[in-house]
Amino acid sequence: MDPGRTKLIMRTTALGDFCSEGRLFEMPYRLLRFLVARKYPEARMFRQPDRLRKSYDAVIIGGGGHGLATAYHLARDHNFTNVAVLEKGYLGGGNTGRNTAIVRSNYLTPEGVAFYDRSLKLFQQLSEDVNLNLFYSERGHFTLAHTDSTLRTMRWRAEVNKHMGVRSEVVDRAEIRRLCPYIDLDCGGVQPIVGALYHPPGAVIRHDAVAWGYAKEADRRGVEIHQQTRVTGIEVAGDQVRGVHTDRGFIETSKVLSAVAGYTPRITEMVGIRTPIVIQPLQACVTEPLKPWLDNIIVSANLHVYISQSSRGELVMGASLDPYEVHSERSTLDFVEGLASHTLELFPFLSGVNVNRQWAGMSDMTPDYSPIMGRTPIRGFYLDTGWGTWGFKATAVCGETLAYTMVHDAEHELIRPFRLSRFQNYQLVGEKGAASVGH
Ligand code: PYC
Repeated sequence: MDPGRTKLIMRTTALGDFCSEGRLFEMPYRLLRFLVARKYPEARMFRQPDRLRKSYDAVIIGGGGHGLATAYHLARDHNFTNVAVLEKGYLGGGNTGRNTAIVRSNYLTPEGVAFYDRSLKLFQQLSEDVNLNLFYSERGHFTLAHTDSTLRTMRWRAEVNKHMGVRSEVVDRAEIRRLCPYIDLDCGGVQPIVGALYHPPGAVIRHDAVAWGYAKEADRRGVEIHQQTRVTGIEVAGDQVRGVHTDRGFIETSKVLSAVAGYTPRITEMVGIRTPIVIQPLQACVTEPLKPWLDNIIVSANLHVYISQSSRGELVMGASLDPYEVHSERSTLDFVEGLASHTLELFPFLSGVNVNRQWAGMSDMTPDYSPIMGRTPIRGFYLDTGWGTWGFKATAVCGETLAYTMVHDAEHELIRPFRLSRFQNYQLVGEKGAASVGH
């Protein structure tokens, strides 16, 4: 590049991030002028309204995937558009951007399988629905068994899955080796693999783009998305919701959905409801990018590790929940040490690979490892919580079923088993055996 052009580019100060990444110098001026020209501003994905209205037909607390998907389905399926999504931080900054982007439906209970199967089907068509490439990539999902008792649970899951029309089967070592040739089936002699549950439709999808896609399409239909807007209270008269207090003023509304993770008890105490949720951190990390070598998603609940390779080549990895209640998104060295040692039992050739980033999310754990969704004793106050370690994969179906539930004030049939009242009626939906994560 000639020095004259360099100076011209350097004087352009509106491009802080771009400059700091050093990418500015790679861009010819004939392109750069479009970036800075007011005449051709980059299209925004969604508006940023500068004030709240006095009232909305519904308010959704939480601008993660679940809240935004619900807003999208309210607008698209029910023409219910006078809706505000309130997010205390930025869109997808909670667990939507902190998971390992896996979607699957190989659950243990018929209720769980039906619910997640619908989600997978919605995810498969989501790029087209929201007109954004979400990099949906079907990989095949292995849940490895290292003991006979785990294999028994896999058989049970496979039978329930098949009965519900979901593709899953138990496979032996030879089949695992055929589909994932790099795995050390003996795990260095520590815990040899005896078989696996194989679920061909298991996939990954770019998680933050899922939130952006829903936000874009909800906004296009008239929903308002308010970031940096914190809910400070919920007004209830008798047993009916009347409005929401925020740090930007009061909003009247008769329908409120709480779709937050990690903060559910803060919200439910505003309306005087208790849930059995306990909050534990779940951590994950990515390595530096590698050439593509891992097609599948590999999970071992015994070794406490799950791993897939992103389209950028990074290995995306996670482990079990931290074994204590703490409300924090800080990651720990302890986690990455444990994860690395277990990953190397499966793939010893990775010993020279660097971990680039790690992070934590807060998981709302319920006693039966199933979510809490639907109506509550407060009329007009709906819950979408208790996602434990598998909330991302439910994003799509939550949007569809909660929008239905809010409009009709009656639970959609797919979420009826997950009502809060099940803890009073002892109608638990035990999904612990379907965890990818050791608990
Ligand atoms: O349930 O598939 C899962 C999962 C992956 C990471 C955490 N949970």
